[in-house]
Amino acid sequence: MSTLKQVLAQKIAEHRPRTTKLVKEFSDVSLGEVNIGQAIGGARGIKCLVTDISYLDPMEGIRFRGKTIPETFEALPKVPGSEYPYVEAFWWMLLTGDVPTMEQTLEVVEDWKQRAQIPQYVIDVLRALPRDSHPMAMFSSAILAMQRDSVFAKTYSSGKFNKMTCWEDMYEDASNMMAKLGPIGAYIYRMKYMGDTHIAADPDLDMGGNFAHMMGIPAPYDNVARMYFIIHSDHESGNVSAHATHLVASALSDAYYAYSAGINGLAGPLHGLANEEVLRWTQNFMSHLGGEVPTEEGLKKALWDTLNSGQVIPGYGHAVLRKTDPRYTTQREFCLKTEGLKDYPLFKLVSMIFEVAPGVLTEHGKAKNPWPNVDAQSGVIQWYYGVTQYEFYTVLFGIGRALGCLANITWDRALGYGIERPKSVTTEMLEKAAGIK
Ligand code: AMX
Repeated sequence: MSTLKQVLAQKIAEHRPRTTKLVKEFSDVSLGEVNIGQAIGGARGIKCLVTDISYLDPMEGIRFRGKTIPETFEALPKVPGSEYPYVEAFWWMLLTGDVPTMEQTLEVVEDWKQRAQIPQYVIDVLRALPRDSHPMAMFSSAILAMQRDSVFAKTYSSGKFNKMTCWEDMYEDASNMMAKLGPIGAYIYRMKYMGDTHIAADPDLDMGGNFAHMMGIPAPYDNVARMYFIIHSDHESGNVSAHATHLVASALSDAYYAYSAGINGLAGPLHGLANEEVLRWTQNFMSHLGGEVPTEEGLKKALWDTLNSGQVIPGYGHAVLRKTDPRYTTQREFCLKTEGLKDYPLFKLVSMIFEVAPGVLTEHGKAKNPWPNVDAQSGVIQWYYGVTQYEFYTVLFGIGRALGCLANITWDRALGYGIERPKSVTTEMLEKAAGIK
């Protein structure tokens, strides 16, 4: 058994009595009421999910296992020659809550290398799809196709399912998937956009470095990949991709069924697709100006035109956050410290939107949060390094988001979380509750 799996087994054994005690002795303790606005309005704010992988504070932003993004980057072992950590070390931290040593990290790096080969049938599936299929449809199909190799599903169908040990099979599926998603993403990219040319994995590289290599993009894109995957990994468990993954897994569906569902949710324009929308909006605007950076007045007018035509300002607002997203700030800081990028006209325009849009949204008065979210920055960096195919950006998000979703469903199995089944009511019942019928 790998060291990571052993440490995880220990953590699970220590944690289980806490959950059992809460369920057995305190099930009736209330966590709050549910009102009509929440029932109609997407269950916003209802406390009915449990995760220890990350927690989103409305003012402070995300903490992974108790650590802010800067603390996470500071604490984890770094790839030699890079100021960014190993994605594999972060996986260890998400699963166990501990910061791994370099030795432990390198064990995961090696483990993922052994699992990283894309099966030929996945390549066949990808190649059979029309080449103009959306890359998220391709990515989701590739994940779903791998279900045939699910260790969890095999154990279940052979009648050996055991509630106490089934997390081990989930861990195997999660590790196999984590190791393959980067290569699959790079395969889709090069098949669709780079003349169907492919680059073999470099066995000397870590996950982030190998992704940049297989995409065919030189340094510092390896650091962009490491940063991007880590900051997009998790945002507690109520967001659409994490919740969809958790919901599907709660039916004892395996990790492939579950994460394919998560990816389908991430593909929506109000969720992961927003980064594509941000860049489209920003570049359309710039092209109207003939490539020039606009005046503040011109920018204000464009933002108001967007709002007055009934559209949202992409990359701004959030269901939970109420200040600038620290994932936005991390990427902005990367731009500011990277030669070439900091003076890049598109980055300058994005920075200008950051100065103007919150005021416009506040005056507009609808959005509860006028500040930027992660998606307002990520497209610019990708564009600068030559990834100019907007529609591919959500695949990058999906590779990173797998870290959080798969860590979560491994723990879901370990703690025996039940099948999800919220109760619905009719409109008439709501009207009666409101006293209007
Ligand atoms: N521009 C214009 N209007 C906005 C807005 C924005 N950026 N953000 C919110 N609003 C509007 C909503 O559409 C809603 O209007 P309505 O009452 O007419 O329906 C009102 O403000 C209240 O919404 P809210 O409670 O502040 O936000 P929400 O929880 O309903 O939605 C989100 C959150 C992210 C979907 C929304 O802010 C939005 O559409 N933003 C733009 C798209 C975006 O950036 N999405 C990425 C989110 C991060 C991610 O998942 N990757």
